[in-house]
Amino acid sequence: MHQFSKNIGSFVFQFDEEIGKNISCELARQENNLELIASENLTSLAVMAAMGSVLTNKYAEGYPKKRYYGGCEFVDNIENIATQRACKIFCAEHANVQPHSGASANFAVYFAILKPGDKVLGMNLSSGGHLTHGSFVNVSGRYFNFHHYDVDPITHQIDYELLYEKALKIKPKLIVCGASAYPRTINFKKFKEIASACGAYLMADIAHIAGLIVARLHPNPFPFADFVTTTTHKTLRGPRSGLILCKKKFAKLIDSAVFPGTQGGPLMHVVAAKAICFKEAQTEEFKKYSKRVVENALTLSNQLLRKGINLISGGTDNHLILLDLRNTGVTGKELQNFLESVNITTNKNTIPGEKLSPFITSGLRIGTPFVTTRGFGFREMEEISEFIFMAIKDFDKNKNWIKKEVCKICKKYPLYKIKTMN
Ligand code: DSN
Repeated sequence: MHQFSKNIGSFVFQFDEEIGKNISCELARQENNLELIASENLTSLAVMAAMGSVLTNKYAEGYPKKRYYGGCEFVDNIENIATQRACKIFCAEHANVQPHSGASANFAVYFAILKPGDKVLGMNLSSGGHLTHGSFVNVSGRYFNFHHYDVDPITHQIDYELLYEKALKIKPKLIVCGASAYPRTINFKKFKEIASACGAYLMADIAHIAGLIVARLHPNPFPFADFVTTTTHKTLRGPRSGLILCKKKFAKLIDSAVFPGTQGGPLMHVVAAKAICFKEAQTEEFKKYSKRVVENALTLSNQLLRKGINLISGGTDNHLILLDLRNTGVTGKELQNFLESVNITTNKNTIPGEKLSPFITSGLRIGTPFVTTRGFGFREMEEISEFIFMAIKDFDKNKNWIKKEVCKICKKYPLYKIKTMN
């Protein structure tokens, strides 16, 4: 099966050398690097195959049995299967599987229930929130009147009492919870109490933790949230795409906000790949995998702490870790670059109370979903913590050693070699 992913680059190469070569190089890069970006993963070959299938040829604007095009018998089946599976794994009453991405999913929910200028309360970007939660550079921040809550400056965790007071003062129409750089458990029940107290809808953006929710390693936002949005490619390990889940009473509103409200034709090849990932997520193997993702993140965070590296919130409950580099003498940008040059892929990240620009940052975000799919365990987490520690301590002195060790681990765990991924 490994040959399958190798062959894609060579196949394309026959028709387009420039693109084929780059696909092959990207495969080699993923194989020879430790991918520690918390939002990335390694899909199964079945997911990839569906994305490269003839379904990409089909237009299917509308919904099953209500399309604007003929010839939709099989894509109708696929969309129905995807929808049913999504509802099952998330215990949701309704699912819309057409959003192209997490950002499209979020925008569709805003479009469904808000009018321009309506008040919304979301998490600040530097506290771990997301651009689509009201950043001024995003349409969400331009069209809607977003207010933001921060994490506590000492614990780096959400202060629900402060949030309650803020929500009562602002009286938003919608509260958005969920984050892209928050290493702690989110209390959806508390969010619901706060939303109810101020008469707001509650939307949970679970893009990062979706797989952990399915595996019951993080509380489910249902029945508390009115709307749940997610990507499907992070801990959920599916294709690069989005998904909206909601209560039945909002089904029509959400469906028409996705199409024709904010999107045109659905990407049926990606919808099929999402259906496959929802099936995979129901397996015992996926549950075990998700458990290892969390265990690995905990091991890695404990090892980093033991070496004296500060972590935002002092550790992690989920798949991601946010390093606080303020006392190390290196910035997030520098450390990301150091690590990239020794085949470790990470991303610089702002931290709560950030003083540096988002292009420099005082933080580095890492996560375990990708390397855990590759088969990494306790020992490799210890090694990774040592690589990061040595890179911070004296990069020039240690870089050759780190690169050599990374190379050894990558050889030991080739992509798509483990049985469960076939
Ligand atoms: N890019 C995603 C992440 O890395 O968290 C969020 O959009």
